[in-house]
Amino acid sequence: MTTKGIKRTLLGAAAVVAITIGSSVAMAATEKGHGTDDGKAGGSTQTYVPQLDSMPAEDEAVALDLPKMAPEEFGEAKKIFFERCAGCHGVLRKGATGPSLEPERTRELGFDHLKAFITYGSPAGMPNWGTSGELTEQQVDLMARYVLLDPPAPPEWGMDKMKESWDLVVKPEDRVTKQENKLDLENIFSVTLRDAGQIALINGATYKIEKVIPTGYAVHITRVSASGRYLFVIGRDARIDMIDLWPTEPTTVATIKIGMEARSVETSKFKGYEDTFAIAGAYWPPQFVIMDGKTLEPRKIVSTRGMIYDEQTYHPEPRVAAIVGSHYKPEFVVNVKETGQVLLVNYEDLENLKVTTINAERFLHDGGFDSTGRYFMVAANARNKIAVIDTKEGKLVKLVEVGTTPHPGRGANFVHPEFGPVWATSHLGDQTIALIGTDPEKHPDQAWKMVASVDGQGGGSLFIKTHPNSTNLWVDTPLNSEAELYQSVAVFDTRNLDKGYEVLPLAEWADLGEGAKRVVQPEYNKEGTEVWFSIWNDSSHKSAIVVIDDKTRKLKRVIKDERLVTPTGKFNVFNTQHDIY
Ligand code: DHE
Repeated sequence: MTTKGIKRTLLGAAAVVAITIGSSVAMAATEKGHGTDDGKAGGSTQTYVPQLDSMPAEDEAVALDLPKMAPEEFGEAKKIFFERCAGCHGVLRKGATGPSLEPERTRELGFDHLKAFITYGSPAGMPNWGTSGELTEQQVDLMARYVLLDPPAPPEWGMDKMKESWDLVVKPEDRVTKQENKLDLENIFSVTLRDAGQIALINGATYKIEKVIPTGYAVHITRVSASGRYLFVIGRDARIDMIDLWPTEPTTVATIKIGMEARSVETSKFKGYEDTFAIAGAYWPPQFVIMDGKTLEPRKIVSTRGMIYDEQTYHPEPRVAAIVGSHYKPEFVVNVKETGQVLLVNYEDLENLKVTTINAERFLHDGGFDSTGRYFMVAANARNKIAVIDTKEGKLVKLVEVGTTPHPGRGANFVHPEFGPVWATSHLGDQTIALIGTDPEKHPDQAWKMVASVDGQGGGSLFIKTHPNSTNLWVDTPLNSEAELYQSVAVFDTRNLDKGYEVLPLAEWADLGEGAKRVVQPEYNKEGTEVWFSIWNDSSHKSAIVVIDDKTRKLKRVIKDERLVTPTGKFNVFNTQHDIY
């Protein structure tokens, strides 16, 4: 159906009080090619000023052939876009991991193309929203119309809104002073139940769900305090929940919303400052906020809006991607996607905040430390590079060219028989696994170079994992378009990668019946004897966690429970606390 067709339908629906979103966006020429697959920025970036619900004359809307939308439809579309699409395409739809969805591009593509694309997805990582059942036919149609309109500018989110949202549920002085439960907290897994907006705390010894705790919407990741006592869980809605593991029942002691959209949270890890501060980074507004590490009271908000490192042109929405706490300095390592800058934020004096701005590479995303905890390896995914940041010297060491769209999660560290210590990443855009030498002292020739690139079973990989006590390297491919790849995992022997990989059909072993059953994110238990995988179905189908014996690579357990709704990330407390991966 063309946009014209929609207008006819809508006009026929007398009850529809249509709003036509401003067509004449005062949008100066935006950056050409921003967020396109190659991530190469074209022309210059002007300031993007979206019109807010401006009502152009009827004939202008007709001339532009814009679809009309009833207010309640527009509200529903905005919610779906924010929750499902903004992360890849940006709140202002300028693109990043996914291409730009700005009106000038979507109107060229046209309604029919958009509708098909949303329905079937693409091998490059666009989920098949329609055929997977995640969106209904009506919602797909709605979204195809919505992205033809101008994006409404979302509100800013300053200290007033943060303080309004801040809830100190249990004051530090009212909290228990020792662990009151009998759980082996170091072997608890915090499991993201993404579309339920919850986490499940699963006992690593008994596989029992000890508690399901409500969190932010489209909950994303968990990070662990330096003490190992607290979990910090962040939802895509930028809500953070601080969970105390010591009471008889683990419980939420503080929550705050630090923006409208976010992905990362961390606490201070430098000696003498352990858990003094917490930090969270937002996609919208583009900013990070430093909070009191015991209460989440917001202390300092810093905008990341600014100049793109190489073009030196202004970007209105540089989103905060991965954040880690340095072990070498009282600093947070804050990765800013669109400007390609790594900010070393010194928290010794918040009133006179010192920030070292490192020019790295654009479209920074996720990453992890090398095995020494000194070097932070972060993917500049749309530029096919890994930036190596020395957190001791506070400098970029190298940009290492790897495969297409690296997506490491936190990556995987192991000792290669020939190259010594290496850090590995898999890729969204191709089947390779890149190994980067990480030992400048004893293996200087291999340091900060891609020393090997081995073929895994396919593209669409998101996470790779190993453990110091293991000789296995696990590589998932949940965003591959072939069912047999996204429903299995490949495993290599780190002592002999050339031997190739073995494929374990985990979705089949889970025996769940219908649904996509994407195998996502390997996570070890504390001892490194088991590897846990999510068998990720949409919320209308059953999901599960599969536990594999790392030595035998045999199935050990399938954790099934109707509370396990869309399980994705799993975070073992001990391994996450100590950056073991
Ligand atoms: Fe994530 C980590 C951003 C989609 C599961 N994800 C990260 C990090 C960022 C990020 C910046 C690093 C955080 C850190 O270390 O501080 N993720 C984004 C997106 O922008 C993107 C592409 C689109 C979106 O809408 O959010 C996205 N992520 C997903 C998913 O669809 C995944 C597979 C399922 C889900 O839960 O949403 C997913 N992301 C994860 C996981 C990690 C992660 C499990 C942490 C991996 C780890 O081992 O630390």
